[in-house]
Amino acid sequence: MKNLLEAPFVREICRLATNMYRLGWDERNGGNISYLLSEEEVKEWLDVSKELRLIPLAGVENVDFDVSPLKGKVFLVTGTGKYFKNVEFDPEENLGIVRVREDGQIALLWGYRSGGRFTSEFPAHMMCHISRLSKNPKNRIVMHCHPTNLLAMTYVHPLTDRDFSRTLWTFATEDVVVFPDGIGVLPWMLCGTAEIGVATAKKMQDYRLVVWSLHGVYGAGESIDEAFGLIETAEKAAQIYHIVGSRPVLNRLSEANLKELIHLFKIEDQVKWEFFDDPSH
Ligand code: 2HA
Ligand code: ZN
Repeated sequence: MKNLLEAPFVREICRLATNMYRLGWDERNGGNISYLLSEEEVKEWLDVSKELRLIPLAGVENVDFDVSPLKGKVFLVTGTGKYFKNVEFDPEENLGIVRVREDGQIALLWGYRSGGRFTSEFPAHMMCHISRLSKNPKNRIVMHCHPTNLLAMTYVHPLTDRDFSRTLWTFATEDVVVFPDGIGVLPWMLCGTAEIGVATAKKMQDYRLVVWSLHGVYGAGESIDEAFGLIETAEKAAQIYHIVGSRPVLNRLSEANLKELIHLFKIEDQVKWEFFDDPSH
């Protein structure tokens, strides 16, 4: 076996965690990432038949959460209570690789060295993976963080999918191009519960980005670049929104401008047209 610490997916998640920490999105133990790995890419680094121990799910017992679509799947997941700033310096302590067994139990294959466990949000992540995979079989990443400007927006902005999507789309030119499917918004809910997982996964039928009001955001994608890129693009527009603040807005993208972008990038079939005052195009 090759040295797992040199596997591209381990290096990639380390780089991601450091970037997120440096952007101020993951203070203390804030945030979590899960990365669906293919057996093919893992096999030269890890024997997936060797289980270290089982890790029970916490907080979701009473809910009908069917893990069967994920049976056999292997995930690289950040650990509970771990700090993103430390991940790159000790991946084996701060990360774990787990496999969803045929009986639905989660087996640890590598990591969480001092007896740790996956993030408390892993059930929510699994529900989101199931949801996104049903829409896009190539989805591999679910990530959660606390980006400052998006989070601040939830204190002062109407919390509907339509209002939030329109504000972000019209405050930076690239937003409608990067997430024409918009952004979903959940009201404040208790994190770590089955309920917030179910609600987030439901939103992920329609969106790759879901805001948790007064808390943070979830992003999903085929790659780390896609999921991270979605969040940083939305976060940038949110930052501009706050810099503009309550001063009179003299210039802003119009619906006509958005439509020009949509036609230029030929993304007509991905746009949430129902968010437009005039959806004709
Ligand atoms: O993992 O961000 O929502 C820490 C959190 C919980
Ligand atoms: Zn959080």
